[in-house]
Amino acid sequence: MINYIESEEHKAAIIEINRPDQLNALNNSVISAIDRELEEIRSNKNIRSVIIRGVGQKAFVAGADIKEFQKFNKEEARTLSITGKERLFDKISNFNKPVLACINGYALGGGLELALASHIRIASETAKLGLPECSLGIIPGYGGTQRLGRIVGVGKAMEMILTAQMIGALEAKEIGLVNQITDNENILLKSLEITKLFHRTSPESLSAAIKSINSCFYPGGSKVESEEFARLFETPNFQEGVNAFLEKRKPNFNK
Ligand code: CO8
Repeated sequence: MINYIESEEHKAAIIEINRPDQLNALNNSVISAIDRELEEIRSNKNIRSVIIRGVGQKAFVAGADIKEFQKFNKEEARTLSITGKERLFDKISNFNKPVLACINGYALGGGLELALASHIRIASETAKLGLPECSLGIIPGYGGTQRLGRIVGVGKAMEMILTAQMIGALEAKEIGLVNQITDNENILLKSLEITKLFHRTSPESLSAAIKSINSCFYPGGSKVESEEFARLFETPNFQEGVNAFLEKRKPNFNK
């Protein structure tokens, strides 16, 4: 269901969703498998970041698996939404290391929601993104109604969700939905290039920055920032960062 690859050079884990014949639709097994990998990666000090991508040329993820949930009742649907968020979407959003979505094709429904939960989104030129749930008689249930508006503004989120239309990579870049676009062949390379930039930073700083940035939408966010800022003063990596600056050398951060 998924492939797990580690790039030592990039100190990055690559998680590939491997159901290309079903356009990498997210079913329970895929969600569980990614959840397990993330728990391993969380404490693996050799891994500084995570890339999530879809196997094949056609899709990142074309949504939650419609065939799996088609017969669900209200309670089962609620459980699916809540546990999916706990095990995958919120877990990624609150992860202690940067997560990049490498959008190499369709990112629809739960697929776009997976990308929205990630911290950085890189799209190939032919990627198509959308939240078509209203055309299935439901709404986005994996955080799409919450995260899309925060990223692109409520006006554009309303348009995308209510019309259920897909947009192309160029428009996605224009509205800030994806960070960068690249040609189809080089999308993984481009994503790996970005992961190298994290090597120059303190792991504790990245974890604290993710927590603090995520808190910006909630009351008390500014307090979270101050607490995280203060906490870092007790880390050896803060001493190392400052000493390196004063000694005009590159920092050598602890993992
Ligand atoms: N779920 C299950 N199977 C899928 C999905 C999906 N989301 N997407 C594609 N597939 C399957 C197709 O059924 C087909 O399988 P088969 O060969 O067995 O019939 C195979 O993948 C190839 O797909 P197509 O033949 O349709 O390929 P096309 O190139 O003709 O079309 C599209 C590509 C446009 C991407 C088309 O497949 C499509 O519209 N897919 C569905 C997109 C969609 O509606 N996604 C949203 C799903 S709902 C969702 O994500 C809800 C998230 C929140 C849930 C919260 C918990 C309740």
